[in-house]
Amino acid sequence: MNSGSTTETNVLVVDDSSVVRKILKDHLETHGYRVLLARDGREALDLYHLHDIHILITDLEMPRMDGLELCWLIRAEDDQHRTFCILMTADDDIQRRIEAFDAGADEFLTKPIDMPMLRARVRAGERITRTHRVMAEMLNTDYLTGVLNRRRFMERLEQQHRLLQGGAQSQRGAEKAVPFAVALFDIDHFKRINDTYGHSNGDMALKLFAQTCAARVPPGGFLGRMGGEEFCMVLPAPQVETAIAKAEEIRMATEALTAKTAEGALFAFTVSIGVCPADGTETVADLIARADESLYFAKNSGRNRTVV
Ligand code: GH3
Ligand code: MG
Ligand code: MG
Ligand code: MG
Ligand code: MG
Repeated sequence: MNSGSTTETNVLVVDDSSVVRKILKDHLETHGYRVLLARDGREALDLYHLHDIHILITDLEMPRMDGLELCWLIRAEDDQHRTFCILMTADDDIQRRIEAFDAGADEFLTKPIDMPMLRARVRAGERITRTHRVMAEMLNTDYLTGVLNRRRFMERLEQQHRLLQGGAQSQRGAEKAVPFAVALFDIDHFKRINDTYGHSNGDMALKLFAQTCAARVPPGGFLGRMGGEEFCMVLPAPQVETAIAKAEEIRMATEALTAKTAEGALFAFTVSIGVCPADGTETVADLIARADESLYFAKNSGRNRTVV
C-alpha cells in the first residue's frame, strides 16, 4: 500500500511449493524484476502491507489463506487498483476462474507455468498498473503543491475517522484505531502577498509552505490542500498536546522561512492554525468545523498562533 515511486516493478510471488517459488523468482529476477516471496495468503498480505506491490502472482490452493481470499482482501483495500493480480491454477476449471474473477483476479496462468507466457502476462499487468497509478496520482494530488487534494484528503480522513469509531474494522489487520487530531492551516494575510508580489510569487509561497508542512508530517499522518491558502493535516496523537506541539513546530518553521521572489525580493509570512482532537463521537464535518472555529480564534487573537 506504500506509494513508492521507483521505476522498478515489484512482483510478489505466493505459493506453498518452494520449488515453484524458486523457479518463478529466479526467472523473474533474471528478467529484471524485484521479487518478493510468500508461502501463503497471510504471509503475502503482510508483505503487501510493507511493500508497494505492482504485480501479485498467487497460487490458488494454499494452507491458512488461499489465493481467492488473498485476491479478495487486496482488492478490498486497493481501491485504486495499484496491484495487478494474477492467479495460478492447475487446471482449466471454468467455475473456479469465474469465482476468482469475482474475487478480483485480473489474469490467470495455468500450471505448469509457461515462462514466455508468464512474462507476457506480467508485462500486460505492468502496463495496466502503471496507467492506474498515473491516473490515481492525477486524481489525488493538488497540482500546484503536490500534496493531497481536498477530495483525497477527505477520503482518507473519513477512513481514519471510521477506524476511530471502531465500527468498520478494516480488512487490514495492521490498521488499528489511532487517536488523532486535525490541524487546519491558513496563511496570514496571503492576499497581501499576491497584491504586493504578484500571483505567481503567491504560488511560490504556497509551494514553500506546503513543502514546510510536508517535511514535518509525522508517521501515519497526512496533509492536504483544502483550497486557496488553506491546508489540513491529520496528526496521529494519543494526546492532543502532541498535535499542538507539531502544529507549533510548523508555525515556527513557517515564521522562519524567507521567500525569494523571481525578481529577487525577500519576504516572510506566517500561518494561523486551528487544532481539534477527534474522539469518534463527532462527524468529520463537525471535526473540520471545530478546527475552523479554533482557526477563526487564532485569526482574531492576532494571527501567527495555534488555537485548540
Ligand atoms: P487572513 O489572514 O484572514 O487569512 O487573510 P488572507 O488574505 O490570507 O485571506 P483571504 O481569504 O482574504 O485571501 C486569500 C487569498 O488567496 C485570496 C485568493 O486570491 C488567494 N488565492 C487562492 N488560491 C490561490 C492560488 O492558488 N494562488 C495564489 N497565488 N493565490 C491564491
Ligand atoms: Mg498450492
Ligand atoms: Mg483562507
Ligand atoms: Mg480568510
Ligand atoms: Mg489566509
